This record gives sequence, C-alpha cells and structure tokens, in this order.
Amino acid sequence: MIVRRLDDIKGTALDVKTSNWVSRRLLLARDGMGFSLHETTIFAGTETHIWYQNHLEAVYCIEGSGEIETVADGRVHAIRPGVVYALDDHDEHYLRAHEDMRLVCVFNPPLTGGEVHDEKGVYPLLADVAE
Ligand code: 9YT
Repeated sequence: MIVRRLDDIKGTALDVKTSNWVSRRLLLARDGMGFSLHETTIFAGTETHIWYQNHLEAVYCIEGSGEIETVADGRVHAIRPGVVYALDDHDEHYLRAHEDMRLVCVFNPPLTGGEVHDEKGVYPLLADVAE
C-alpha cells in the first residue's frame, strides 16, 4: 500500500510550480495505479490555456471559484466546490480562477512527474513504468 502526505511532497520535485498554478503530484506513473493523482491550486486572477491532446483529465473542485471555457463552442461553466469536470474529448479550454482554486486532478495515462504545459497548453506523453 502507498501512503503519502501532502506535507511530505511540498518543496520536493513532486511540487511543480508555474506562474499560474502549483501542482503537488501525489501519485504518478511509477506508482503503477494506471492514473496519476494531483492536488492543484490555480492562482486567483489567472487564465490558463490547456489542451491535453495526449491525456484525459478529471478535475474536482474542493475550494475556491472560477470558470472553464471550452474553445470549440465557447461555453462557460462555473467551477466551485463540489463541481467536477472531465475532459473526455481532450477538450481545448481556458481555465480561469476568480479566487485561488484548489482542485483534485486525475490523469490517464498517468503523468510521470515534472510535466508543465508547452506553448499550446499540451503535456508531452512520457513513458514511465512501475518498478
Ligand atoms: C486543472 C489543470 O489541469 N491544471 C493544470 C495543472 C495540472 N492539474 C497538473 O499538472 O496537476
């Protein structure tokens, strides 16, 4: 069994920060679960262009508020605690935080660790396997 605490991840290589968000990678590809699990805080006032062409992601909000706009149809959905969205069609989108938003994120296939968005909002598909 794997047991990890958020406090043990803060300040390590599993604590990945950009100008728009910080992501604590709780479970990764090497853990062999078939998905990765992250706690992400999106900073208030930011807008992030995201397009996970290589991954599916589900996002569950546990704190804060914001919105997601899907590029294909311009629809805007409010995000607040208790709301989940799933990018089941690799949906290109803009994520905006009105307040710091704390999100629980699950990726399939799992991330390997240090991924940050490229200029198109994409994460590369990196191979990593459980030992
Ligand atoms: C919601 C979202 O995708 N935010 C960007 C960071 C990502 N959740 C991650 O790498 O943990």
